[in-house]
Amino acid sequence: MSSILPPAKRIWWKEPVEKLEVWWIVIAFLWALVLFFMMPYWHVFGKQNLSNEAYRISAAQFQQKTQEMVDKYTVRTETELNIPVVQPPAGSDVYLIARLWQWWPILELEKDKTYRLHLSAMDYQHGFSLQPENINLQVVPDYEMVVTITPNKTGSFAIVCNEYCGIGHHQMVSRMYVK
Ligand SMILES: [Cu+2]
Repeated sequence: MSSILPPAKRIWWKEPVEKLEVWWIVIAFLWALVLFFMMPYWHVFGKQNLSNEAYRISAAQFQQKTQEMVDKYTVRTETELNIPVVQPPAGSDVYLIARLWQWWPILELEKDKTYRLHLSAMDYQHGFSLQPENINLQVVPDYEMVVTITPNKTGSFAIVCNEYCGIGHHQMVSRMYVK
């Protein structure tokens, strides 16, 4: 048979399926089921995927909420850019702005306390990457990502932008403290 000439046997599809082929179809189908149910299973028991929520919000609204938190709970400023370090109360909503090319403000959280972390971008897409814990989230304008976090280690954690966002992308680094 060739792909140019018509098939020699006109009704070429009406053939019994080979037994071996049936087995492969069954195996492939069962494996597809395993993979399918692994998705919800791993989401709940894998301790890996973040259960994040996303809501619509404008940049101005998000900035206002962040500003309110900064006005109330700033304890000092850091770096030559005078970025406020904020100590919000345990259990509260905390906000982090991503914009060209900085994270604002710096959060100082308490170990073993739960917070609702809100992330949004003011301009373009950025990527929130918390190191060395390797927690990664997309940060996009007009949406806020909300994750419930309970830091279980103390220290200074690095935040880097892992979504290329222009000429100053490599400078878009910050930190998060856990006390
Ligand atoms: Cu960025």
